[in-house]
Amino acid sequence: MAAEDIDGFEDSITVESAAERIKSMDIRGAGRIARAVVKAIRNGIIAGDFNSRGELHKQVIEWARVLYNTRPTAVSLANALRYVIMSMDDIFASNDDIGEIKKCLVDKCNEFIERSYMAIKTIGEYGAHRLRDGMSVLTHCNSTSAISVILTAIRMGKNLRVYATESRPRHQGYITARTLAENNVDVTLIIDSAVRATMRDVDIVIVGADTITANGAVINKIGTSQVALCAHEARVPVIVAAETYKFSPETLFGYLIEIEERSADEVIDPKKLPGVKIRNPAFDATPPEYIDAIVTEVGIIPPSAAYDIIVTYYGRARPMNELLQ
Ligand code: RI2
Repeated sequence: MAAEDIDGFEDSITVESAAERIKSMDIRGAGRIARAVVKAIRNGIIAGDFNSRGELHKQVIEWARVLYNTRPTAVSLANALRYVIMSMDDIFASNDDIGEIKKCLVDKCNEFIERSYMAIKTIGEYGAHRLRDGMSVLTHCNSTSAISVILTAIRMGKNLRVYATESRPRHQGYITARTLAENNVDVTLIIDSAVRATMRDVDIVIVGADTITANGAVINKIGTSQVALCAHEARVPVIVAAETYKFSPETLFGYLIEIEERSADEVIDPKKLPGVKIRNPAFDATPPEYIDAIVTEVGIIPPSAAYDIIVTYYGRARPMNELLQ
């Protein structure tokens, strides 16, 4: 898949439009929302008229605050905003000219976006080595990185059969199934509750991630932990495809990941069930014991190496609540 086809939103997206569309999940997927916020801030910087570093700083922080509050769970969004803010601080330290500062910051944003596309490609290549010809793969929800692994293996000439779960309540599994079918992959859609019954025909599970914590737990679409539990019971390996910006530095400082609770309407019209409470958590946590490997763009690692990834890539990171003050 070409880089520009992955996102499905315009390169010229504004901060207002990105915030609205991420909130409504018109733009969704952990990596995609990271690229959307960086593109939006980059475009705002290009279009903006700033007379001083102070003005630019104030505006970028204001944009970051609006974008940060769109969805709480995927750390990719926070890491993308953190990258922009910390890059701005670094540029300020060595530059006084506002025109130059703008240019350097736009370059930094473009670098993040390019690296993100490259990461998905590299994850595809590394992960594909784990797939053997003739394997049956099960995936949950819709992950660009997990799909990259599957499509790369197919391009290497391996025949695969894929089961895609519906992923209630928003049915992102339909997107996965459609994408795979469009690429001539043998794909079967199953309902979420058919995972355990199907597991006997599955050789490997591949999912994406919204956040990976310092202890190697994977926060991903609701139902992922049930998929992993069934795989564990059936001794089927579980592989997680995740770029390094899905690892959470905040978890090193003791913060817990907030699990997004979405509207009951996504499950059923509450008027149809008077007197019934409805819950709609969007994500769950899969413990590291149920994960065999995490495929990142810097290599395939065990979940226990999550700490090292965070220290290596986010050792300097400051918590978002400090950065956004
Ligand atoms: P990529 C999605 O979250 C799914 O949970 C998916 O597994 C994860 O992001 C990673 O997706 P949502 O935005 O970054 O659908 O691999 O709630 O595309």
